[in-house]
Amino acid sequence: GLDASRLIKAASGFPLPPGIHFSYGTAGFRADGSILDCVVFRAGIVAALRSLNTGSTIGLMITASHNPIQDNGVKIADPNGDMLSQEWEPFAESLANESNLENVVQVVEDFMQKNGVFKVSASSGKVLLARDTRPSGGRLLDAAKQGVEAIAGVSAEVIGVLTTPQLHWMVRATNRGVGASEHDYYSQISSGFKCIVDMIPMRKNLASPSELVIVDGANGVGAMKLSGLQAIIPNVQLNVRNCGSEGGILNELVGADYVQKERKFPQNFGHASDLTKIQKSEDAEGITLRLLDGDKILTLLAIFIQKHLQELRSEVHWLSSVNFGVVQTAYANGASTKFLKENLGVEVVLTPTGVKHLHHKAAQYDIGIYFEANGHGTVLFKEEFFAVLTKTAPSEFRTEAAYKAARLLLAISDVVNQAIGDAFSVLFLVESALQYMNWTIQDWDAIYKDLPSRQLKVQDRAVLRTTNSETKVTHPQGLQSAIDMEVAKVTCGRAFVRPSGTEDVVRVYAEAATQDEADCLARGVAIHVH
Ligand code: NG1
Repeated sequence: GLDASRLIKAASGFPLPPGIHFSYGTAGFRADGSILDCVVFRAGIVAALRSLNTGSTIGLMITASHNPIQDNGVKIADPNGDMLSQEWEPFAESLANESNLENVVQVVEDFMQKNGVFKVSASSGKVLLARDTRPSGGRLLDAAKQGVEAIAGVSAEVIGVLTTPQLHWMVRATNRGVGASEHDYYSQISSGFKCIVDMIPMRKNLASPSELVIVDGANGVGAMKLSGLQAIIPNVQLNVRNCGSEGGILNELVGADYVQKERKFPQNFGHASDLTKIQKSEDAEGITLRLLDGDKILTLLAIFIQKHLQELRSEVHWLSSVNFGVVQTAYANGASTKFLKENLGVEVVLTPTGVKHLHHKAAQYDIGIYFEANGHGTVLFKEEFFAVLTKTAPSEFRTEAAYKAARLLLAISDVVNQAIGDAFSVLFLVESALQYMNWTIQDWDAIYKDLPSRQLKVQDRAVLRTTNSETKVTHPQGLQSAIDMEVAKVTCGRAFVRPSGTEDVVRVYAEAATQDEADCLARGVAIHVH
């Protein structure tokens, strides 16, 4: 059973701050870093129990991703590297909010009993812990470690500073029994990438052997970790800006979320000197921002993967039934969804916001791609399909093209982080798709034209409930019909509202035929939310 006195003793070092309710939101617990010690300690307990429950290694990450630097948070990674099973969220939440220490033990014991699966003293578990570069990270990581160690039989392995996707990848690799070090992570991405570029049908006559990619490091952990790939990736030359070294602050006027929501260049970008000569002559009036967001990434990857999948399906009869689908949220630009369905003919499914929802859905396909508009996303290969691709001997493919398609899909599965969306993987996947298809960024951008859209945040504490993958409001009553009325006023309008799961705001999304109409629709809807 549970060692109650050990747990109480450890828990007494992390009192719950009074008067705050912590909820397990879109991506775990998030709040100001100064008040999270108790919540993080208790998340450590949850991770330890999850490890005992699954008999596998679990991950715990201290991060608030794109939120401001003073925020922090904690997420738990399940054995496959995906997010903690949603069935455990209510437990994590009630444990995080329990003010009485005796009750903490009770909550844990009740949950253990109800699940009937714990033989704590008999088994042993392990939790890998990491953090991003936030100043509160070191202190919180230590709190998490103590939470893990409060449960007898579970050991905590502190890895230190990592990107969130790196930790998820390591948890997955550990449980699959393959190399799980940071070095293994870099070499898998780079060898998959190399394999794809080696198969390029007609190598372009490039002026320089490699493409220059300028990366916004958002003054965070990504800037620091990208150097691990820089040295070993062929065909790409990386120029990383906003590395946090010149006084830049994490996510302040930088980062993907800033660019996507504000539609502005990150700091240290947008200089005329970054344009090539050809671009300069075409765009003499100055530099305009063209955002190729998560939807465009998804579409590019869908085109790239479908091309090879079709080759396989038509040439290898036992693969003719392989299914392929894409998953988006209501934030996906309407033009992307239309293109995917009508031009590519792929199955498109919508889920609520948060990768935990999208990932789960995408995992149901032999190949599933999911992306949020803000760029979170990845490609998943079903285990059985992956095994077939790996095990089939070259002679079993009828044509050379089918064999090559299989090898390409396997290489893609190496570059991609199948544990969770990963900006590093996606960067090199996009780059390999462009190089393979001999496309410029302009070709990619021209796949479809985004419908103008606008996002707003409204400060509001009223309870708001939604349905149909967050596209319709069910509560408060009357709000949905007010939104419908606003939508009817504009051409090709679409709008929805939902409470954010990471900030104390209601988010408003609107799109329409023109930017003016989208802005007007967003403002009109925001008024009804108040
Ligand atoms: P919330 O705050 O629940 O909207 C935001 C993003 C999500 C996801 C999470 C987790 C938008 C509209 N929402 O969630 O897509 O990235 O943060 O980081 O971008």
